[in-house]
Amino acid sequence: MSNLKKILTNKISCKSVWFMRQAGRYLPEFREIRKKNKDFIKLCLNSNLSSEITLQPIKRYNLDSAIIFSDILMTPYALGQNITFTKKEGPKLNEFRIESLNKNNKEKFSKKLNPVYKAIEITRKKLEKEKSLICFIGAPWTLLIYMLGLKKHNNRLDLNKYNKYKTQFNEILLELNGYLCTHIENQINAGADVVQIFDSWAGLIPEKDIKDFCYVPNKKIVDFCRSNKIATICFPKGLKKNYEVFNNFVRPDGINLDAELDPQWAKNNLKNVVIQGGLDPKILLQTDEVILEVATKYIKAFKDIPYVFNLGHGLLPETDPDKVKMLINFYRNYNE
Ligand code: 1CP
Repeated sequence: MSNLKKILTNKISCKSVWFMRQAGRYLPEFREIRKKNKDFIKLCLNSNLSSEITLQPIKRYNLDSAIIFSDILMTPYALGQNITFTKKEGPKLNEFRIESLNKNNKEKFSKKLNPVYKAIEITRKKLEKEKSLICFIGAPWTLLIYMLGLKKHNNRLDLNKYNKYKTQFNEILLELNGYLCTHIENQINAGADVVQIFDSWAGLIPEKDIKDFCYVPNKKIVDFCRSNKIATICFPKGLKKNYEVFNNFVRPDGINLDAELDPQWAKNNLKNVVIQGGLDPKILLQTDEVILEVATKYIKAFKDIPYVFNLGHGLLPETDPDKVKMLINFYRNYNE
């Protein structure tokens, strides 16, 4: 069993570090591949390259876990929605049609994502046994944000659209749940051993609707995983104090803190769960002294409970890879 899975399932303490977006734009070796592969979706569907990119940060830093190079938007892609990535504006999806969900079936969906599963197979063979291969999905709500274009350019919720489509949300979320469970199952069968569920836009949901659109859909997926002995890490970013309500309702094996949460508050209020991450990725743009001071705050806060060292969101493209190395060495050599 990989170290990360052991920590998550047995709730044991053991040093373990990986970073969200560890395979990505801050690495020159990734940018080299990306330059020659302008179509991002095609790149995600190139099993050999996807595996190579997944392993880049492992080779560079010997991290404890690899996360498969893919994207949460591969789910709407596999459901037939057209997606393009523009450098300035990020992902653009064409208009979503609710009928597309019913027109798809699990076989068709799985077939479209087969290259992702192949990439997992290739990667698992090359990865040391103790290292985890993490797969992931976007939580139903966060996928809705992109599929229906519910977020404005300033990253606020588009309330007009929200109210216009709201009556359809439950039906879409339920349909998505089925496809997402299939996607998890396929990734695990291919050799992944932990799943991270990214609800990156949970913080945009109006308070009175959080239960319906965040807690309940996440719980359905975590329950499915638990019944199949799949270890889960949830990331309900932006929930503030509702992280506690989320944790008690959803009961994942692990929970990734965002950078807004105070680590001490998290330690006192998030129980029966392995805590992961929290450190603001923006800190890595600062001096070594500042980086180490803030990192120490996290390491100290969680020193006597199981903790997986990670960030409060993905590594930023402008991060210096040497700072990442410095931080990893500091964490690994930290003794108290
Ligand atoms: O080179 C490029 O322009 C592509 C940049 C890029 C990369 C490297 C995108 C576009 N996706 C990815 C890979 C990716 N995405 C991974 C791979 C593995 C790793 O972490 O190392 C993962 C786990 C994701 C997950 C993802 N995609 C999330 C959830 C995590 C988060 O950051 O909140 C989200 C919201 C996306 C959507 C997405 N994909 C890409 C972009 C630029 C975005 C975000 C757009 C936005 O801010 O709305």
